[in-house]
Amino acid sequence: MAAIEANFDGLVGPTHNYAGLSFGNVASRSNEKSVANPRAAAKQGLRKMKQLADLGLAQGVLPPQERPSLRLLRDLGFSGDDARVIARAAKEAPELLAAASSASAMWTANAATVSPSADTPDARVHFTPANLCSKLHRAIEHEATRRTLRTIFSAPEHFVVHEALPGTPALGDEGAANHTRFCAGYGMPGVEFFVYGRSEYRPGLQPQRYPARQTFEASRAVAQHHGLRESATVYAQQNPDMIDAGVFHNDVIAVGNLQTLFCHEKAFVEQAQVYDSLREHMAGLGARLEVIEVPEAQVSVADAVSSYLFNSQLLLRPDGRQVLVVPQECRERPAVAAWLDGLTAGTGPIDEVLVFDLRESMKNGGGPACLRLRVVLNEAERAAVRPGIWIDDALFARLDGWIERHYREALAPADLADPQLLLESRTALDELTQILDLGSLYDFQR
Ligand code: SUG
Repeated sequence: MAAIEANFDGLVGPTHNYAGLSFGNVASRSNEKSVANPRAAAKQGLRKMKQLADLGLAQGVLPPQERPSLRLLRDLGFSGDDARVIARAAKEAPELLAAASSASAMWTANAATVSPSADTPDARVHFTPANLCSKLHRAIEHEATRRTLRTIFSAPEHFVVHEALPGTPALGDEGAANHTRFCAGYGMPGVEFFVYGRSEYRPGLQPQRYPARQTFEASRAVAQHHGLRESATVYAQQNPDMIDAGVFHNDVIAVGNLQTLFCHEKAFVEQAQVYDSLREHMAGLGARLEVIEVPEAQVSVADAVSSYLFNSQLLLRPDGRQVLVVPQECRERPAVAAWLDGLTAGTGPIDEVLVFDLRESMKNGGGPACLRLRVVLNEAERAAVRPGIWIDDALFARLDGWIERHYREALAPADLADPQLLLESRTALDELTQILDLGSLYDFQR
């Protein structure tokens, strides 16, 4: 059946800030305590959505979550009215207030893992929200993520939104950032490729410096929930030395689309065998796989991490051209820029490179691919999606005006203590649910 790949980008929330919360994510740590610009962040993300929609791609938006999370602070023992909870947390445990205030739900590649109906036994699209249990500020996302997904993908004949896996280290799950799907056409059965950082029960190679967030056991459990056939799944371990070099998710070193895998030569353990296995599984579907492997001699891992070359979106335009969406940092690193020039000069599967300014998100380690959740939809499924979330000129203009009205232009760590920020956020989100026609989505609206 004919199907398209829709991209659902996270709208950056009003509390976007740099708190240095993600050990192992080099950008997050190195920008800790700098002053963020939430308005610019939200506009940069929205502009990407608009430009991709203008190319004729199906582009949706996922709303931010309510932050600061008073629920987390109360769960941690802070009591009193909202202003008092915030004041006490700011004084006694500013790091917890920062965790409760992060706008990290913007990186929707970590919202869930998604299997299209062409791959699942009940011919429905399956979503498993990621438990994100390796970081406190992200572990509080999955409940609201599930509610949002169930609101937008509500038709039970087409969509299943599972519970997140239990949030425990053995089952650390970071969602689609460690999941890629290869296929000959979006509506045809595909090979689902799960990349994990470590296994709890088959200990072997492990990173030494930084944590491996995704476990094999979590990836396998997601595949099981989605009912994926063994013959249609491939598992690979991420190269642990790369995790130690700052590659905290697979989408920082590899991206795939249709029959193309674009990755660094150091992405996986036993890389040649990973390619063989993917090719064999693709051949079983009558499809092939083209690998574009970037050698260390041309682009070092350090350059890949600082430019986010592989955190790109590889997209099929309606005119059949394949485009690579990269952050502007790729143009600023000479080795990466040179490599990209060569990429489109040849006869390979990538025809065009589009460059975006996503500086605010990048400073927290989130590039173009982090900001989007891919959902393959056939025509009936697309028609069943809650309609108010598709980006077009009118929605772009409304969201742009909404950001302009509600977002601050500067947010420093000390500003998280301001109880006004909660009120501003709630006012903004309340209006947003009307713009996107999402009903009473947030706890504070119920
Ligand atoms: O989980 N950064 C996010 C970035 C997520 C990127 N996603 C993908 N690669 N798909 C993270 O590390 C930093 C927040 C702070 O430090 O304030 C943060 O959470």
